[in-house]
Amino acid sequence: LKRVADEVRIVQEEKIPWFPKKISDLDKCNHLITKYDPDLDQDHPGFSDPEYRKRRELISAQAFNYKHGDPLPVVVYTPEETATWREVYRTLSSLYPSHACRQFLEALGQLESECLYGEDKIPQLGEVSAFLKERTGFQLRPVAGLLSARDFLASLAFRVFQCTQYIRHPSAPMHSPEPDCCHELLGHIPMLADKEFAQFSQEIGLASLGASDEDIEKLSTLYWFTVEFGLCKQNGTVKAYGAGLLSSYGELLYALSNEPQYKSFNPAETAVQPYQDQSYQPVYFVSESFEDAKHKLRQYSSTIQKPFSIRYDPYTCSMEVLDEP
Ligand code: NLE
Ligand code: FE2
Repeated sequence: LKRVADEVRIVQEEKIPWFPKKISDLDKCNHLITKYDPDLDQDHPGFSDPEYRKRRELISAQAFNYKHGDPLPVVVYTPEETATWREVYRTLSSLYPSHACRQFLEALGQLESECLYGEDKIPQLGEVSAFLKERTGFQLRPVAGLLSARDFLASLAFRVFQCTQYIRHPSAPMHSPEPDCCHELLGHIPMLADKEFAQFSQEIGLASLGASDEDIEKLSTLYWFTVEFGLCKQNGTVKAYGAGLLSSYGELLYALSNEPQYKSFNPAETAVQPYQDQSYQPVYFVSESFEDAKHKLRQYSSTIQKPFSIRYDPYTCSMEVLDEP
């Protein structure tokens, strides 16, 4: 009987997809998706701009060679790149007071008063990572482009956020279908400085470790409609907290225009909502608060079937994997 039990167990273990157990394992979570690559996608605004493509390759190479523990790569941005940043920063800043949630405005204010953020200079990842580490323990890693959902979500479990360092093409500053440094720095970073939101993000990551492909798809959709395109209620009005909105002047206006459809955040429903990654979302999900969203997410995560449970040990930055009784 014992032997049979062991065999059953081995079969089960074989079915669990590999996942990182310690923070340096994130070096292996580097599977890129070539969607929106300016070298391959004819609709990319940089497709017919060889200079732009060369520049992207150079910045990507630094990210490819990065290993956990290395200093974060410094990118010396050109005056043209800084001009794109300035335009994005200025136009978005005019919308933030009325459109962004309180937590975002607070963190952006801190970043500006510490002179990490301003329209004249694209912030470097090293400085920004130190800022986050002091507040929520999140740290940054450079990434060359769009990561697979499994790899991207896994890093969140360790409070590591994967950041691109190239900037969008100057011909399309108001919206980009792919992440770039404007998206990471203006959209994600201020939110990751909030404790409750940081916890929410990590918990999506923890739920993803060792999950089936089907559950990864659901969790990445959930991530999409919250961390990327989420709205929340605040003092009786609706504000944006999703990074995809906070980095796109066009979509930030649209999302709060009353034109799209709004639904309340409900993980089981949100996780299967079809999404749009070429253009604006047809529907946005509204959370009551980050606390409420976190409780709902926990409830949802507990329905994901896994033959083990996991706990993050912040002292060693590693996962404790516990067999369920
Ligand atoms: N649409 C966003 C922007 O323009 O910054 C990027 C979204 C990346 C998922
Ligand atoms: Fe993003």
